[in-house]
Amino acid sequence: MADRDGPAAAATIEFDAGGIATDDQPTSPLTAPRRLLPLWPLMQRLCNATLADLPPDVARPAYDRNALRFGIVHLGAGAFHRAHQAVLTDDCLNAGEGGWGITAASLRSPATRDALAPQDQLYTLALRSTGTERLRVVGAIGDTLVAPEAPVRLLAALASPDTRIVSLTITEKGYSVDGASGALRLEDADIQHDLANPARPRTALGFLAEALRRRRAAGLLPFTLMSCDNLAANGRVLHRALTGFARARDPGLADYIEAEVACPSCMVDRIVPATTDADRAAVSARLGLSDAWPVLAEPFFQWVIEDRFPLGRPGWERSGVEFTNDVAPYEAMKLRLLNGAHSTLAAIGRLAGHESVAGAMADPVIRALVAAYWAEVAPTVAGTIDAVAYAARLAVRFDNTGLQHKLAQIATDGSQKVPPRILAPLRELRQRGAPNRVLCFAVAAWIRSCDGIDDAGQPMAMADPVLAGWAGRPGGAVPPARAVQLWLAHAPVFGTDLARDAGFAAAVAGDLAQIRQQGVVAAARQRLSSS
Ligand code: CS2
Repeated sequence: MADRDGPAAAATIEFDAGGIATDDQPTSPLTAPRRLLPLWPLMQRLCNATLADLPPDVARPAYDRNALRFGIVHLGAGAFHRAHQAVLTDDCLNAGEGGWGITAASLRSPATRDALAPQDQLYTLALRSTGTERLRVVGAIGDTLVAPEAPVRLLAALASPDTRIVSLTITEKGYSVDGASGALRLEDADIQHDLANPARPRTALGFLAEALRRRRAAGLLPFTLMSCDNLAANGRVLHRALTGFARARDPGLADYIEAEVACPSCMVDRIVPATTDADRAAVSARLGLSDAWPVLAEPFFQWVIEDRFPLGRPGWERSGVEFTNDVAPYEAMKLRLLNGAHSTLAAIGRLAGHESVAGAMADPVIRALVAAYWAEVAPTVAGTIDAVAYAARLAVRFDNTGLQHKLAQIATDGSQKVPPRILAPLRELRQRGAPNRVLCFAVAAWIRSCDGIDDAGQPMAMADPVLAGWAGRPGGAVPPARAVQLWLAHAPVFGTDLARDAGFAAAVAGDLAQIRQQGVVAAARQRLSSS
């Protein structure tokens, strides 16, 4: 969920409203598009001093931002955190719970800090659904740190007695664990670096282990650690990875973390596309002030949390956050129905030449395939959840044309996403002998999409550094049966069981052959008519 896009150089941005023509017009204005210099970087900046100038319909912090104490450190200051946990925490600050200000840290890029620091860390949340928009300025973040520039400050914030919760949105790969086995990848270069340089870490695990060591040495209680990433049992994954990391460093610290650090799991949900320059321009125009990094999201949100916070927590329930003893059914519902369909759409939609979720959903064959996908997955989440109603609502959310949710964004890090989203339910369905041919098709489409070229022969950007490190990955010229055999033997994604399932291998190979021969939409149509 980390957000890597920074504000682009202003003079190169093109958009069709709110701009003025630049001097460097193309020589033939009749044939070349006009280049516009956007106005927003020239406007007055959103900041504490200009809050009073906002239009009256834009909500804003109702509390004294200078009086906040910082009870939360958040690792991964991307758009998702700023559109979800930070907003619900802002509700608590508005209600007078002043101890829960957020220090947000980026683990790599300075882009968020560079955008937010000149605006006193304020930013706009634009909630968009088809044809409507609501704006709100969020004030919960009091400081943004950039870990590689300021590891000492970040460690100090984590070790501060004020800090009671450390939350994370560091993406699936930020945990340095194998998607299939959940085991810590001790051999990763950054993990090795952090074991050798504990006082100047690079990874989330390195920061957390060192901060917990310092708190323990200072006689402070440990903070609660809350993963907000899309992983099944995210709290357990984090606890296990952190304990594994600490054990390689100091067994005493590992025993302490294992016994003393609470890691509640939670399910987070809100669709948050990456912010574009056109979004910056449009939001700034509506504010009458420039905001270098607004976040856009759908109105819907859900957050279900295990209620284990030994040092206390904000009263998030006031905003409709749910607390439970067992988050597993909610996680399964969301990962398998929402995220599984998203990853399927990303593979199929991009092969077919679509750019956005709503665009792909408008293709009747792809839409029917997604519906069939939901029908197959539903039995694996049945019980406490009404999967049919949930899927119907998902279809409406996916159709939201108020957002441009790019399929390329969802396709990022596919090797980390496919195992919990698609392979986990697929295993269950195959064990039960329940229908699973549409999920096999989704796996074949993902494998085909990893060729990085769409059905029209156009290149598709593939951002999956972990997969890129697999030297033996078969390319598109390897015959389908052999290619699938090699893919299924790749344990970090497929584990060690699926390669032994001959029926699964044959189904995926058959679909891969069809997709290569006829293109993904024709192959999907055929799959639907024979499933
Ligand atoms: C998406 C998620 O990019 C992705 O992989 O599936 O970010 C999705 O939009 C969120 O989990 C929705 O809550």
